[in-house]
Amino acid sequence: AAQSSPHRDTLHLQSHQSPWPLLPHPQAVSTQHLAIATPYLPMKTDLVGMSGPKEETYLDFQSLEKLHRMNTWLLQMFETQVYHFETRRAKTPKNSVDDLDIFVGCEVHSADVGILITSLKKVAKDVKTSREDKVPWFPRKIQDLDKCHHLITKYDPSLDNGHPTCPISSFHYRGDPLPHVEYTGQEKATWREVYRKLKSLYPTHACTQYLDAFRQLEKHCGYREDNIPQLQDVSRFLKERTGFQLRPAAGLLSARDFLASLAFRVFQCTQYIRHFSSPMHSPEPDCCHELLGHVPMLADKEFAQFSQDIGLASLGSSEEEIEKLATLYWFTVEFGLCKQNGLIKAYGAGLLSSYGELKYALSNKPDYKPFDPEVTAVHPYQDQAFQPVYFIAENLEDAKVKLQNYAMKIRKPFALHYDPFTSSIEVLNTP
Ligand code: HBI
Ligand code: NLE
Ligand code: FE
Repeated sequence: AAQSSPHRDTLHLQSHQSPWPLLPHPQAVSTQHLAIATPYLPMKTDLVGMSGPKEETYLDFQSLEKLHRMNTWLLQMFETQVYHFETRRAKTPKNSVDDLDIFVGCEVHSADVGILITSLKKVAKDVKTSREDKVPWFPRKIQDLDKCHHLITKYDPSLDNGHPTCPISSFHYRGDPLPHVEYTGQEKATWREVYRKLKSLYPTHACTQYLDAFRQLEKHCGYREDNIPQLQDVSRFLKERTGFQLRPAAGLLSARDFLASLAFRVFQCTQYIRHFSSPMHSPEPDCCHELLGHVPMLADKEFAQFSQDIGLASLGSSEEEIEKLATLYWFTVEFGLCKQNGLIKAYGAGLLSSYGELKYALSNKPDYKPFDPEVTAVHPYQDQAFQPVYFIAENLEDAKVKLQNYAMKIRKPFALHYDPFTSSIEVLNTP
């Protein structure tokens, strides 16, 4: 379809010869026109635009490649593709490298707009959209969580395939049964070691809420060192205790999607297991972390409410606010400590699933600060090694009240109410 021009390093594309296969569109709810000023791949050749059906269009090789990558990425991430692609030499001060402005038109579901822009911002100097939604899309019914599956992948234009490898992946729809997983001998051995070591620490290191639930899980839910519990069974258990249910996730989800599911008392769980070479700490969630870290705490009423409250606070919040809520989540649900009978105990899942860090967190080596949402929400954290600082709550009830007060101060043009009978969000005084 493309024919090379002998005098210039360009491709000559006839308009009726589409450079990419046209695929049917998913139902698109909103249209975003993106204009991107990009720092990569400076142009050497004369440029040229590419546009609608009536014109002859020219595209140099590098731009064509960019278009191809952009299209591949859009297709994989959002099941959509570029309908307009145009590059122009950027109006940059003289002597600077040849920058290109790239104009891309594509249609994405409004649930995808936020993540699309965030991903592009990581690689582009500037991203502009013709219409920025004032209130980001958020799920209103539990079924809408089917749209909250964005994995965290860096948009790397030098990679053709932006998807992470998902050991146990596949897309899960609400209502599908939770997948049953057969673990290998090696994986079972890893679980055994993680379970045995952690269990020896719990009596001295875990909070009482955790210990109570853990006992129940051993009694009713197949928690044993020689058995990796299945999500289906655990989900049924939690549903009876606190109404929480589990949903399989293919990997690390965006904070917005992950937090949104909490608003519906849905917890997104990975199902694969950490590498056997580092059983005592994994920087990323795996099923040891979900099952031994999160699940017991989610069986506690107070903690379940706390988790849902962070989720509710996140709905329709700005990117900046999501970042703060994700940080709060990090220092509480993942790495929180609390006082109990004059001692400090762990309630954070990232601690309760890591032998190494659980010991470290209660060793007096790290820094400790009192939990205060305003301070905690903006405290830097890192997600590769042990935390340098932990926040200590007076107790779970106090943490819950403080968080609710914090959430009330988040400015939104509406109020939200969760209706547990229909598992849906009522939006009050919409503008
Ligand atoms: N995704 N699958 C999954 N599991 C998590 O625990 C998780 C996530 N995405 C974000 C996240 N946790 C938190 O670090 C906060 O950003 C909300
Ligand atoms: N560090 C935790 C563990 O080893 O289980 C996982 C933390 C996930 C955020
Ligand atoms: Fe976690």
